[in-house]
Amino acid sequence: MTDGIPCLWMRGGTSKGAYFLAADLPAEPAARDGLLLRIMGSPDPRQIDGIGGADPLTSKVAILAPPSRPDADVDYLFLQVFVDQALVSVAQGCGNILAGVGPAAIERGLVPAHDGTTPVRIHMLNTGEVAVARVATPGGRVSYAGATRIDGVPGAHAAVPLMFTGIAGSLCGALLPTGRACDVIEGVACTLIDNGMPCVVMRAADLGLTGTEPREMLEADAALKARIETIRRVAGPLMNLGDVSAASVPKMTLVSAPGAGGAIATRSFIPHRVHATIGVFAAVTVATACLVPGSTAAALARVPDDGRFLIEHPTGAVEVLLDVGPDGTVRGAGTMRTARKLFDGRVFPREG
Ligand code: NQM
Repeated sequence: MTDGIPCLWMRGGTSKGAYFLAADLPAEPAARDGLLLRIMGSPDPRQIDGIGGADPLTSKVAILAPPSRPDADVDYLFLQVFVDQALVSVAQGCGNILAGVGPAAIERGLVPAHDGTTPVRIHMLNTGEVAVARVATPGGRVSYAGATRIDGVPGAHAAVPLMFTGIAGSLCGALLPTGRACDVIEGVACTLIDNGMPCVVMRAADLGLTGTEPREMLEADAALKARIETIRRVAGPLMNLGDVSAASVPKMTLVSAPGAGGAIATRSFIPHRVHATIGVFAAVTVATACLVPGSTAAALARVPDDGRFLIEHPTGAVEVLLDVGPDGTVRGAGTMRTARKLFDGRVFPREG
């Protein structure tokens, strides 16, 4: 350990995290998680003795390994390292960190690059599905430079389109785990839904909000946060997630009518801090909720006729493409992200 551990520090979409090869970490989950807590500097609100950024969006880990199924090029395990608690959760995926997996797998020699664009089939171990990322590889090398802009990230970068199929019920077993479009929890109408990410979708107005409040204002509202946490803990078992008191799912998303030309506006508790944007799979799930008759989102949404849903969030919007079948079911989804290698080196965790 004194020689450090090989680590790629990358931005994936609007998140940032440490990318490791599984072979460089302990195989045993408790030893691995203890090491990751020390690498990130958790538990500590400032993560001062580690490389985490003191925010759940910058305290993330991707572990890459050769594929364990024939229709994939790489295995990807996502881990959420809590900032101020000694907790590491595998009980969710992350579509933003996913955007860095294709480039990282090529950088680390797990996937050979073509000249031009390299499709990378990523087995997402947290949920079991395979996503496809397309990585810009001119001359057979990853290029991070490009003209694609995403809200929440300054500048322009190479596009990393992501495509998903078969993500309904990723962790809850069904798109609508209670079989209903709307449940009432603690007097608040909630749509419990999972199209890639377990989400509780509530109307902001039902919580006395406009839905346009800035992140900081929502995070400072202790009474609101307590109420949302009470609802989340009731929703967890209803969503087949069991006791979620120490879990980072379900995500709690407030929706309101779109105000900037999009399909719907969102504010997401993930679940205790408020997202600066919105998670990729959460955005896919909220877009899907817009199509579910009787959901909390349906009556507020402006549903596009070309499947391109702009999901508004605190710092702009993310575009989600839904492939809707003739029977109205969502067959697949896609989104555009960017990613960037920030640092490649060795990380030195505090000695256990
Ligand atoms: O929903 C944050 C993120 C995420 C998750 C979170 C994500 C997703 O934006 O796919 O990307 O919801 O904890 O990084």
